[in-house]
Amino acid sequence: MKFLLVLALCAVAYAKHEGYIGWKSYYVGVATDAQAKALEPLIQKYELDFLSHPTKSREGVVLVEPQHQAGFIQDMEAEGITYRIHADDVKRQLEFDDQLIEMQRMSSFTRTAGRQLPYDNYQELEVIDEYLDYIGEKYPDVATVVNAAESFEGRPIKYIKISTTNFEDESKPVIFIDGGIHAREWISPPSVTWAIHKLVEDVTENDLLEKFDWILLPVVNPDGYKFTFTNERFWRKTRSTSSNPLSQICRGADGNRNFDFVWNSIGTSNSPCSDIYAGTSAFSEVETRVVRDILHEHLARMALYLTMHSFGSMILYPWGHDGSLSQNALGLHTVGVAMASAIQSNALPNFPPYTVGNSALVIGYYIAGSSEDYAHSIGVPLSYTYELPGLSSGWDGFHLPPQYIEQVCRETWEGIVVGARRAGDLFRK
Ligand code: 0X9
Ligand code: ZN
Repeated sequence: MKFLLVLALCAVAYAKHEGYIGWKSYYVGVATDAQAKALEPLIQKYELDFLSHPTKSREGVVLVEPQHQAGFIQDMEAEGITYRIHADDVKRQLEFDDQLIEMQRMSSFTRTAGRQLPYDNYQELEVIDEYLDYIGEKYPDVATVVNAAESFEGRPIKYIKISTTNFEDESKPVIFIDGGIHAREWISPPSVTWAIHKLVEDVTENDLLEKFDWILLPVVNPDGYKFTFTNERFWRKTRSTSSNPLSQICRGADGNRNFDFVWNSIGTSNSPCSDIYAGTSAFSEVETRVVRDILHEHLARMALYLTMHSFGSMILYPWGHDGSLSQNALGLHTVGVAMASAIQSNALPNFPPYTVGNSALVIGYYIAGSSEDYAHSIGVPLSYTYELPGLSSGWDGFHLPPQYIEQVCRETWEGIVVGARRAGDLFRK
């Protein structure tokens, strides 16, 4: 029986990921600023897709299409940039991931009778949406579900407001956490749903519930997120089209280049076919407008904004467009370090340590139009991008093995707890 099951799963898996035939992924290490600079033109030349960006202290991971592999390797060697294979056959690795995910899904469904959100497996969009509605119905005194808008393809963009005073106590600081703006970063939504779980279902930090109002938006980009489960595992953007005819073939904009902060001035592309396409204008995407509207609605008491991405184990703060420091740099840095150390003390020894710092300087490239910078530019005092841990080496599949999802959620929650308390102290001062 088990054999037949595995056989059936294989058959389904082999039909998928056709677009990744022949693709390889490589670890890339840059030792000097000159090497980092030399890498930049190669991104366009070979259509490189970095899943995590190399910094001088940590290797990155890049996807390379078959027709560009020889040229890529030649140029890497010419520049003296180190590289080594990460996945020799991306399609096969993805198939392996699928089988594991499917087997986990079946076993966890049997265990929980389909009622709970899994943390031993990746979370599908519909399951997250059902969970939010369930929480809203079961805990009406503290949780309210908001259907903020319909995504480009008509899916609900849902968030949950958590408050013991129905958001009516204007003296309470507000904390806003979003996830899933980049579709393929599958560890991001569970880190937000876990926060909901900890604030409503399993409250161990009562002060966080009493003293703050919370807004939690697990999937900013439901169309893209869905698409990564059904069609293209490494889809990053939204799924919109525009008056630009190219957008009929190449859909979507990068949500994290679409905010109105020095929009489209650096680290972006004007081509709809690029993964860092900024969109036709700032806030052209309904998905980013939802985030914008939440920030503005509660701006007067928004103490902390976190946006969850992966991967790289980093906590990043403004300004990401030019590497300069904001007036609140001291606060940003000290609270960032406090969050990272809390995570660190709860992390597994095989996870890489967190790095904290200015977005552009830590990650090594400038970008315009990010949500983190936008939130800070309109006055949110503490605004961070979390790059959650994503990959472990020595693993057969492509991404963070599902058995580590809960661990990442748990340790990330510890960071949120510390960040919230520190943000509360600063807000009340
Ligand atoms: O490039 C991004 O949008 C983020 N990295 S990711 O690999 N998740 O795509 C980094 C955003 C950092 N924020 C700023 N530079 N402001
Ligand atoms: Zn991201």
